[in-house]
Amino acid sequence: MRITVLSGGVGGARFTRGLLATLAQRGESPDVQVIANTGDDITMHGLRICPDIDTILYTLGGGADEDRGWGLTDEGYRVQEGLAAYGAEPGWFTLGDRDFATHIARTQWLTEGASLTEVTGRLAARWGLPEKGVTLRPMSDVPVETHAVIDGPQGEEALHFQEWWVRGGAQPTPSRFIVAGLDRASAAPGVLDAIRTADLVLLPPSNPVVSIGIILGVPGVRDALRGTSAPVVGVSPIIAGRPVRGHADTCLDAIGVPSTAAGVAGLYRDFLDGWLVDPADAAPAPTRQGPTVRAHHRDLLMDGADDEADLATAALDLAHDVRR
Ligand code: FO1
Repeated sequence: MRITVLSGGVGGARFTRGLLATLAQRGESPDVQVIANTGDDITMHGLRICPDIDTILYTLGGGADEDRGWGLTDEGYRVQEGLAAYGAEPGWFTLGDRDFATHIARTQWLTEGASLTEVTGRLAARWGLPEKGVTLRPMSDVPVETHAVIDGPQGEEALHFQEWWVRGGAQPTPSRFIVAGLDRASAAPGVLDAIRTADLVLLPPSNPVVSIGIILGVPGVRDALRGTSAPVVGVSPIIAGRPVRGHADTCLDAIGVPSTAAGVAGLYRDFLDGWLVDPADAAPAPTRQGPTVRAHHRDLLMDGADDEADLATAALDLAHDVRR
């Protein structure tokens, strides 16, 4: 069964890990295409950093720091200490020595002319993703960078997503998000095909605005989701009105959408067939636009491997209930 997953960072990576576990339990050989958000990407110290891609690589590859969700285990920070001693900016983004190897290799290959898709394939091979039946694809090979537009001391200013998210602790609430480069970005090779020819498309509990929302902004992606014969099933990132992690509520406020499971489903209303909702939340009301969303209520909190597999199982079960 060809499954395509649109993913941001931690939530999407862990959901995908659960999906692989569930498929293994069912004796199914996985054929999973993960389309990763690249709007979080940033260049630091001359190196191209792709946080959502790296979180997926490390989580599926078994190297992720499980407490933080991003970065690697067994990390040292000697390089960053050396950079700080030189006063090399910025110092507010934690980069470990092992993590630097990923950014150096990626930048080396990009500089040699390889595409981000090609580079991501090489990185994925090192983390054993092909053997797990996973193909990891950047949403676009064209660099795009999400910015938060906030009211700063000198009036309106656009902050790079990471500066707002990490340095600013996702404060203040932006008036809007803009994605530099998205208008000239084309879907990376294989992305639209992965959606159109899938047997199932899954939206994990990633941030609906700055992760999945950015992927949806890539030209052709939304049309492919509307047109695919595959059921499209999503998992609410909001439980009892609160995001499980991260700052999805602040992001939803920025675009004037209520921080509810139904509010998020409304963002996907033109292509969503099934929606997993926590018992604490109301199911989306049927809308006149787009297909009627079938909702299943189940506990959505992933707190360990079993929960990850259970959530993926629930998504697969909901997909069976939904016929395109
Ligand atoms: N998140 C933080 O809150 N603080 C950090 O210092 C930080 C460093 C970092 C380095 C590499 C990387 O791949 C991710 C990193 N993240 C950090 C997480 C990152 O901001 C998020 O993973 C996404 O960009 C938002 O989902």
